[in-house]
Amino acid sequence: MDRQAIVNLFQNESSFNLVSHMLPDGDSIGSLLALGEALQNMGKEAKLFSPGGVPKKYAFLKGSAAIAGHGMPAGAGNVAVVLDSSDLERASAFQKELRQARHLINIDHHVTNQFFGTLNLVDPEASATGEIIYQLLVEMRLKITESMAEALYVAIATDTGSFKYDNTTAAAHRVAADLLERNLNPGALSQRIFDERPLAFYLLLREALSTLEFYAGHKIALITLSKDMLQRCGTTVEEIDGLVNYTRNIEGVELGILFYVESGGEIKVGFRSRKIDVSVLAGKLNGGGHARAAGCRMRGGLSEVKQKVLTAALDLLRQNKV
Ligand SMILES: [Mn+2]
Repeated sequence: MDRQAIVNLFQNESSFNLVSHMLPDGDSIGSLLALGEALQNMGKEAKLFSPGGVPKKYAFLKGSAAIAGHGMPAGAGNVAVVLDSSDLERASAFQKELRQARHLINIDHHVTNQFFGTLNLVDPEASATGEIIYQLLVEMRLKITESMAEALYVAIATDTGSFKYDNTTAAAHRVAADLLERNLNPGALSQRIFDERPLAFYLLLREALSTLEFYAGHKIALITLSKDMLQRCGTTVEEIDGLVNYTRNIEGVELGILFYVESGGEIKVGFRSRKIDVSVLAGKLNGGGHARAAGCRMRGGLSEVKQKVLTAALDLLRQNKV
């Protein structure tokens, strides 16, 4: 792994473009903000980008107003850092600029990571990319300020599902404990990032649950969303993320699937499981992710895509003797 080479670049280069993945989650945004502030505190120029801008939920994090949705400078002189992205396609809008970078640093924890960087730091054992960033900051003996701690805590808390998922390791708790000692308020943060949802989310949830279908003797639960539904409820694609968990949490369901039909014939598919490894399923369908949470994008009509996904899902259940 290129850990030391990456540390050397952070120390020796003077200008960086940092980018999260598209539809950024708390880990991607938190990692972006913490590493950005660290580099800026070292006297470097660090520009932060997130395709499509920062989700409203994370706009309270210090520095998020400076994250740009577009306008990354292109050119061979740049050092680019992609955070929490298993492949370059997930950084969508910035692929061209990123490919031109002199150094492309890939920092991630997805087991399906494609090692697309010229330098790669991929640690699937890490609960979150934020945990890897924390370790880098400690290694570089940088001061972790209160705002950096808050960003990294949000990164780890969101990727572990509020310290509930299987990736909630002792190491994740140790890092979180150290971050909490920097004057954070975990209750207020949890309220903000997990509990509180806009009314539009609940309107969408009501519609989503009305589409529930079951397959394989109630072992697969499936919900289907469309762009129309989102518009009707007055919500955005950001809110979809939490919905797929409702399928997996139904007693007896092993695999939860969410279909989101976008305009232009693209369908976003999300997978959640209890025991089986859905990153395998997503991988077969040209997607990626984690063992219990993964996804892919597919093209075609809904019934055709649904059939393909269900066939692959049933195969996986059979292989796992579920
Ligand atoms: Mn992550």
